[in-house]
Amino acid sequence: MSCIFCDIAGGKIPSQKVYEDDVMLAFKDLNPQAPVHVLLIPKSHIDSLAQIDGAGAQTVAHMMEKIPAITKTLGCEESFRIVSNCGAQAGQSVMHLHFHLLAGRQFAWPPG
Ligand code: DGP
Repeated sequence: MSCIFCDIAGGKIPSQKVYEDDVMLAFKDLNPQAPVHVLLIPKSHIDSLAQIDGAGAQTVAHMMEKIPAITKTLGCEESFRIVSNCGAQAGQSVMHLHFHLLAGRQFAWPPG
């Protein structure tokens, strides 16, 4: 099954990388919704948070642990938003787990 984020993680599709290790990749969103808009993805395919099991939870924990360093690199460690759209009604368009890291402007709450 083809997956655009698996292709980005595997280097088949280029991306503007912000951070990478064995478990995850962070890269700039193609269609930024804020001055800082980076996607955090696991390198191994997980559809969304709806499919998280024990191993997936460890992967997600690893990704969350890297957020302070990634936000410092981006200069937005003081204020940022993390969003994971899960399922079509929530706005998920790419069916490979990803966390949006957004910063650099005022955000509304509740989200639209
Ligand atoms: P979501 O709608 O939550 O599934 O977010 C998917 C995001 O992925 C959306 O903000 C646009 C981004 N995106 C889709 N295709 C590509 C791509 O090929 N490269 C990059 N950098 N981002 C992409």
